[in-house]
Formats: sequence, C-alpha cells, structure tokens
Amino acid sequence: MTALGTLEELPLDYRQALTGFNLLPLWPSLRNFLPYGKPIRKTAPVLWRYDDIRPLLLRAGELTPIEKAERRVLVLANPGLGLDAVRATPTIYLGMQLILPGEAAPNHRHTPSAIRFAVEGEGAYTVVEGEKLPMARGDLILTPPKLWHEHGHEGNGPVIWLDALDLPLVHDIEASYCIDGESQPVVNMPDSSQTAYRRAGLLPYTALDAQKRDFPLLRFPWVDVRQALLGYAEGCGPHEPVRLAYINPETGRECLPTLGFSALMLRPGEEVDLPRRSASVVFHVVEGAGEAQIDGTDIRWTEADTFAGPTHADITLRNNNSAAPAFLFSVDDAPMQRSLGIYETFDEPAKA
Ligand code: 1HN
Repeated sequence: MTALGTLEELPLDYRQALTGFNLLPLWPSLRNFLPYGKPIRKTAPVLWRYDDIRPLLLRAGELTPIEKAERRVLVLANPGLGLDAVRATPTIYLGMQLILPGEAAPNHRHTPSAIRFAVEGEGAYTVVEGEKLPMARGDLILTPPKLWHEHGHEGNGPVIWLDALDLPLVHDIEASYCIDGESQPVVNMPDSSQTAYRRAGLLPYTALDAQKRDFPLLRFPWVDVRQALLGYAEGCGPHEPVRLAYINPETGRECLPTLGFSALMLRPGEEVDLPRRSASVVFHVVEGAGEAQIDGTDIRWTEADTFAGPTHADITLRNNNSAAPAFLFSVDDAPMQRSLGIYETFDEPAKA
C-alpha cells in the first residue's frame, strides 16, 4: 500500500494558491475521514457520579432563579470530545435538570428530540401537547421533535431528572431552533400510557384503521418497565442479556426518530458482555451498584450515576450484588444510524 502524500510535500505557493480559492487537497487527511476497519473515536468512556452532580445542581437552585435559566441544567459533557462540545457522545446530549417546588419551566417547542428520565423527588410533571404527564422516579417521558412541552412542580422538595437530546446532531446540521409559547391548557385526558396503551399486544381497536401515529405513547412508567424486565428474565437463557426496548406501540419500532431507549436488568451477580455495536451509548443506573468495562476502562457505578461509551465499544456490565438484580436505563443513537443505513452489530469483540 502506498503511503498517502502529505501537506508538507506540496510547494508552499501551491498550498497558498489553494487556500486563496477556498480549496483543500483531500489526500493528506483522507485517512482521518476514512480510517480502515473502525472509526476514529474521541469519545471517552466516562462516569458522572450523582453524588458529585447533586450538590452542585442544588447550589444552582440557590444561585440561579428559574426565570434566569428557563431550564436549570448541568450538562454532562464528555472530556474526550472537549467540554465545550456539550455532548456525552458524538450524538447524545445529556443534562441533569433541577426544578424546585412551585417553579415552572416555560412552554416551548424545538426541532431537537428530547426525553426526560426521572431521577429524584416527587410531584413534578411535564405537559406535552396538552397531556399532563407525572414524573415518578424512573419514568421515561418523551418530548418529540416540535411538540410543545413545559415542566412544573406541585410537590415538596427538589425534583431532578436526566435530559437526553439529539441536540449535537440537530445543532451540527444547523437545524436547531426553538419557539416560546403561552402555557398550555391541560386537556382533560389522563396520560395515554395509563389508558389507551396499557398493555403490550393490545391497541385501541380504531388504531387498526387509522394511520399509524408518530408519538402515540409519551410516558413509560418505571413500575411497568421493572415488572416487565423481571417477567422477561424468567424466559431468558443464562447468558442472554435481559434488555427491553421502549417502542412506539403502533409501529413496533423505536419511539423517536433519532435516539433509542432500553432498560436492562442484571441478574444477581451477573456479568454480561454486550455485543459490540456501531451506536454510541449512555447508561443511567436506576437501581443497584456494579462495574462496567468500556474499551478497557473500568467504571464503578452506583444508583443514579450515568456513564457513556463511544461507538463500536466493547462493553461489559457487572452487578456486584449477589442477592438482588440491578436495573439500568440506556440511550443510544441506533435509530439515527439505522436511518443512515450504517447501524451494525458485531459478533466478535473489537481487535485492539
Ligand atoms: C430543553 O428544551 C429542555 O425542555 C432541557 O426541559 C434541556 C437542552 C438543550 C436544548 C433544549 C427541557 C435542553 C432543552
């Protein structure tokens, strides 16, 4: 194989002439853009401990009134990508958001897709397109692209949740913007996860005749997800990962166009090698404590911690408790990779 030519090999006057016309030779940097076999990844395997985040977020509650923040958030930024890049992985934005009793995070809508995953406290809610969605610990709330959403808090004590957005992608393609709106009238309808889409395998009969809806189900209560994992585990083989995908019940596919969500149960004392995937990934600990190895980096996680891994990573997860299961929530960018036709899983661990 011939080595590619370098920039330095080219005469200075030639390079200056190119620059003058906004031109670049491709060959000196071709291998940066097209490495052989596996992408170049700057994303670091990284852990954000809830014990570190929580006091700083509560302090933000004292330092910055909600009116001066709109959303009171600390961003979980991946140091491998540079903190200024404001992303946990190349495509996934993560933040921890605090809302205090009586506060309101005003109504708006925007092009990036978002989700909230409730971490601590009770009494907060999100209203999405007039549907009031309670946020109990572990609940997943979707705020799909361009839909109105606002948050409030009717309980006592701080409420904290994890935000995940496809903001890095939407911003990088210069398509991210938002519109502010008046507070939404709440329509007199219980949230649909408690009514129309109560059980997997059952749909409102009229849904069979209607066009499939993009976002029929906006809240996935953790109590149901946890119970489903425990039930599913009974039918899984000993080495099969106990992992369930959150889906759109009308299409059977992922519930947002860009990001995918799943819940994982690690049986008591279990260690699982996840198949290597082309998607980048984030894990948030709902219950339990254990370890992870991501591309050789060791991570020790406990409840409410969050950790991230790059695309194409070798990931092992271990539950350190030999008596109780551990539960993780996960976000990945598989849906956007699928829509680009590049999503892959690999049978073999990555070669060093
Ligand atoms: C957003 O709309 C929320 O609605 C939270 O709570 C975090 C980060 C970037 C852009 C929009 C929210 C956000 C966000």
